Amino acid sequence: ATVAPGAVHLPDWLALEQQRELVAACREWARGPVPMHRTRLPNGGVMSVQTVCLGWHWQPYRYTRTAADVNGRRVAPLPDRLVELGRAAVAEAYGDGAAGAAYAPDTVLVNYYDAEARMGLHQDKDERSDAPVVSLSIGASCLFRFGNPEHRGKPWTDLRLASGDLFVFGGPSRYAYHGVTRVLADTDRPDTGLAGGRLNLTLRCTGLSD
Ligand code: MD3
Ligand code: FE
Repeated sequence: ATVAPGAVHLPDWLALEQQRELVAACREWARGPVPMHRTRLPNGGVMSVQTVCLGWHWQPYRYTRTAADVNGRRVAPLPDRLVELGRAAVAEAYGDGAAGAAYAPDTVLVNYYDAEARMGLHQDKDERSDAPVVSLSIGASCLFRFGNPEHRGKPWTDLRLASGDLFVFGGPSRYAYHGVTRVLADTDRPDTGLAGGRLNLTLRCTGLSD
């Protein structure tokens, strides 16, 4: 369903087997070279979600190849199969094979939410590209708040994101405020291989080159 111009939600897009493969892969990526970590913010805060990045490392508020804020190591490359998955996602969400074929993400941020984790309303504007962001959710469901590009306030729409859901944010929605209000109790999906909590993968184009 189109939630706003350029914002398309396709529930249950990933087959269970694909979800299981992604959970297994995330488990490996979380081990390193740069391990999954709670990002420390310049204001002294620590994010409640745990993150591992491939391709480029997100270090608030910029992208780097090496994780100076974690262990100084270079992040692992973005696997080609995630690029292909991103292309398929954009093609299906927009019903536009050419837009899908042209999509060239260079980064994935993998966020793990335990039962208490949240993400406050924010815009993603550290990328120097207005290409769409592809979001894939696995595991427990969450309450997702999708706002507007103007400011943190209303109007917003609250949606449930469940395991297997695809969300693509492009066009006028690319700079919309958004956040995760909470993970929903009693929605764990151990059949995905994730005993508890929620994984979200976002594919992005940084617009950077080395
Ligand atoms: C709308 N992640 O990593 S995914 C993030 O579920 C982030 O982990 C959330 O927000 C999560 O920055 C939300 C949905 C999402 C991701 C990126 C967007 C929505 C977006 C970028 C622009 C507009
Ligand atoms: Fe975001």
